[in-house]
Amino acid sequence: MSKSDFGLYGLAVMGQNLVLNVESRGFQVSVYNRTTSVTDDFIAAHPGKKLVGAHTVEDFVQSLARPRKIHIMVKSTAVKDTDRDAVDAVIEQLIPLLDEDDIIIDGGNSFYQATERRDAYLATKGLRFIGAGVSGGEEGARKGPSIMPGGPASTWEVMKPIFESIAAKVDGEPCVIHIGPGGAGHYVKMIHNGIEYGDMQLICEAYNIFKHAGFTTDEMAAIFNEWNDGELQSYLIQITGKALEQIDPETGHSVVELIVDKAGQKGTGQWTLLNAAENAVVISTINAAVEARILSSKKKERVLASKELRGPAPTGALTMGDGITPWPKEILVQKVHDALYASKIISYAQGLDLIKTMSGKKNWDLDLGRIAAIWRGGCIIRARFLNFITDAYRSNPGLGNLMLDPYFKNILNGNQQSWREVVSLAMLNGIPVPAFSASLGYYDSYRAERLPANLLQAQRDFFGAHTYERVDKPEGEFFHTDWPEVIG
Ligand code: 2AM
Repeated sequence: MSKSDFGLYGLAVMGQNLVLNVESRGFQVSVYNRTTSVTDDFIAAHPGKKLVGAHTVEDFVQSLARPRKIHIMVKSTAVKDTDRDAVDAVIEQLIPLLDEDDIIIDGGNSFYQATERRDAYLATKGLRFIGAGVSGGEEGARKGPSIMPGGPASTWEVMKPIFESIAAKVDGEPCVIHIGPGGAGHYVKMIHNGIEYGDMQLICEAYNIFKHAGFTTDEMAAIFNEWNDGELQSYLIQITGKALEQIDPETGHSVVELIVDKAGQKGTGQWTLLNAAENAVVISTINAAVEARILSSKKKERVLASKELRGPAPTGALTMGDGITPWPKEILVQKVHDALYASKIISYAQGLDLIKTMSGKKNWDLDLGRIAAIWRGGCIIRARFLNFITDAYRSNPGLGNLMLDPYFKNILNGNQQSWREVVSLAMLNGIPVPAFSASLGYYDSYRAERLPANLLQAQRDFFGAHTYERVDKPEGEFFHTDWPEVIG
């Protein structure tokens, strides 16, 4: 039997689908799984394919052509660079069996600092390592994911033909590029997930407004389906429309309305928040989205509080500022659309700002426009509007905040009035819109020529003699006031 072009370790669903994808592009693939029966069942389920099932790691390694390319798809649990998990265990198993220049790819959702540690460690063993974020879920893995590989450029060149052939394609371009060195790939995947949290929460807030306005599930499905034909076109809007259409066969009720309102999460959103805090970058929309999931999970507390804490008097309809006049439905739909689009732009502006900041700090030299381009297909946040992000950085590689790109500036300026009205309307009616309002708060703070931080500086100087700069003196000169003494 000839040697295989690619090896995959870890045959859970994502691993299996990735194998079938690679095989379908003309490559021979060897597979290994700790539990041997999983390997046997997988091989038996796919007769006639160029697959080699191995029962031992030794046989698996020996079945591969050199330089060997071993893609690990096992569950990663490390949340600190010092944690050791299944990825490390598998790497330790492989090291003594590999030869110089063989390549290990970690395709799981690993924490980027763990990836950096593994990259440095494997280099001391004469082995090459790629930490690749893979997005798109089970279907993406089978048909074409968005792949975010990090590692040395020379290693990427070896992997490029396989990665480009298995990745999703948009306008003929594969949704994979060499992201950058070391942990850059897994880092960008982490931010992708943070942005995904933001997108999902914003859509949920739009739905919640419609629900409070008395729209039926069918009406809401129709709105999202229609939005999917316009500038909000995206996978998440599309599946929202489809989800709202789904009827439970047993009860005849909407499936969405039968689902308990407690959100789960696997942690990448929280990692994104921690990283933003470490780098002093504001990602308030993503922050609000992560926190909204946390609050949703405290269902028992919320049920209790709903009986204790007062909201506005119910009017039965979503009313305008006077508390009497309901908004005409078509107008509400358009305004929520505009608020959603503006908030989405803020969320991406924040996520990209974080990537840019880390890129500078780590000397990764990341290309934000090309990163946005590989998110156009295969992954969960795929959307038409990513083209405009790519265009924005293509025409101005030094672009500061995305909001200042002419296209996005135009949308924000056009939508900001509706956005305010929707946020105010929601607040007056007691409908939580943490991500819509955090986005608007960011927008208004960012565009404020003068913020109340002058008073804040006065307070700091008052209690801690931290000094301040003056508007009427040159920048960099610091002053202190002898504030009066406060007793008690
Ligand atoms: P299993 O089928 O033997 O459990 C998802 O959990 C995948 O990761 C599965 O293929 C699982 O193998 C594999 N996996 C998890 N922990 C592992 C470990 N410590 N060593 C090898 N494979 C592991």
